[in-house]
Amino acid sequence: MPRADFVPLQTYQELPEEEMRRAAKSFLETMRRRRTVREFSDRPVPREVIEDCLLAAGTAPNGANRQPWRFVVVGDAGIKSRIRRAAEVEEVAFYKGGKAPQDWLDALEHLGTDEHKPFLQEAPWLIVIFAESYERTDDGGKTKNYYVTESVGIATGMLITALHHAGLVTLTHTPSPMKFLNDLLGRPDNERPFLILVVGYPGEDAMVPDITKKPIEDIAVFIE
Ligand code: IYR
Repeated sequence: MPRADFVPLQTYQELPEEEMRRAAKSFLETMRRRRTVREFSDRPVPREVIEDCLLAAGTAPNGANRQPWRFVVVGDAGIKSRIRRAAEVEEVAFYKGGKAPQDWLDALEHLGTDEHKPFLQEAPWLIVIFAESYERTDDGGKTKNYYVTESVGIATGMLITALHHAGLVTLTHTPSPMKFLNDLLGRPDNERPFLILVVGYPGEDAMVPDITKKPIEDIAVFIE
């Protein structure tokens, strides 16, 4: 790759310290209102909102700026129901077929998850996120991507944040294995399914588990 042209950093905005403190606190409050939701309404969400949130996710820092993600956005009822059926086959094997070790089932117990995934059909959008382990060159060769899992993980986090900021709810769903998504969505071999993000409005009277997040001393160590 030839070296890029360099331009002055014009987009950076410093905040006066007071405003910085306020901004950090206010964003913390915004993020504390985010909950993973498992009951979705079928109310439609405009495609343009999803596109803007995807563009926000696409600003994520990533390995060598290869942007190794592909978002397949499914609103089609037929495809959603096929994804649901295929995912539920995997989930039945996981929960009921002895695939999940008992310690894993024990760890999930308090969240009340099970093999039924109606939200895959009911939510207006499923964003199936693929990680591109490599790119195909025109002559049929392969170009390797770097830090693919880290890059796609960061972009996914930013997507979840953007959707929450827009007033929507999400569920990160990871049927395992997920290879069926390549066949169902016609994606090539260099794309590895990363997760399904279920997106929409919460169902009326949606319930969430009463769980807490760790306090600062349990998640951070300061060495000053
Ligand atoms: N994929 C399963 C199991 C599952 C696993 C974890 I780790 C979770 O935090 C939640 C669910 C499912 O979607 O039910």
